Amino acid sequence: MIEETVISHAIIESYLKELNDVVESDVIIGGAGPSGLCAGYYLAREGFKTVLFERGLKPGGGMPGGGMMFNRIVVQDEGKEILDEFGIQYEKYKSGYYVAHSLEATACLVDKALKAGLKIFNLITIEDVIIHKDVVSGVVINWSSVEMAKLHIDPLSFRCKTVIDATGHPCEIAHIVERKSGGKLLTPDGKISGEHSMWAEIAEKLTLENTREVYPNLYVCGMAANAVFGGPRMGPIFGGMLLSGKKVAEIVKKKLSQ
Ligand code: 48F
Repeated sequence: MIEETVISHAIIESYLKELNDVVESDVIIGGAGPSGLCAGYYLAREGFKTVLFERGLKPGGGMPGGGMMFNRIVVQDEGKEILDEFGIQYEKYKSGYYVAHSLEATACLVDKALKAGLKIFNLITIEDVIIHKDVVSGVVINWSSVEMAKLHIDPLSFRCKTVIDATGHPCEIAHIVERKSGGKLLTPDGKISGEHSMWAEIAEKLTLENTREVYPNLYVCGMAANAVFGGPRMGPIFGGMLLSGKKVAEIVKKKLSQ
């Protein structure tokens, strides 16, 4: 016999227990694209209480769509070790270029990240941050459906020691902080420099250089890093995204371990 209300209790209790447990955490990541998932995996694996809020229904960001809906991604030599780490299969296309199925890549990132202990909440949007004494101290969240319906409903606040902006091209969290701090980001002019047009080779390198702190306790990774510090885009080559996620995890780990 199957009782409908038992199903409801199971879902509500399990979800709310997990949500309530992360009201305070070590790290909050905004965005479940490849860089955010990768960062979350490496931090959770190290035992940091790590939470990821994703606006959309499904995780993966720009990864599942591959290049122009051809569900394949390309990874260069430098990123291959991360494909191995996540158990993502790939084929060598030419020297230095590997091609993988974008759905398998996404599924493996999500699977390993969840199993490492990353708490992923989809359908939730980070709409603001908590700033205490000029230091980012958490995020302000609401259901994405509330945002979409433009309903006037107050959000909830979640505290953490570090926030990572992995929201991709729009670098939404950095934008919020830029606007509300009066342009005091750790960029040359305190403002978001803006993404440049396609140049894959330079973009892949700059993504890593740009993966860093952009405001006290706020870090950027993935395309958000290039958008904030002014690097080009790179299209469907994903090594830089994965490596940027790993790099931000290492930086944050070092900081939290001090
Ligand atoms: O865009 P996205 O995949 O970011 P990424 O990790 O990777 C970029 C690549 O996909 C691709 C590229 C690679 O070469 O150029 O574009 O830098 O994932 C960003 C995720 O953040 C979510 C959004 O739905 C997407 O899944 N997101 C954006 N703003 C918010 C958010 C927000 N305010 N709150 C929560 N999630």
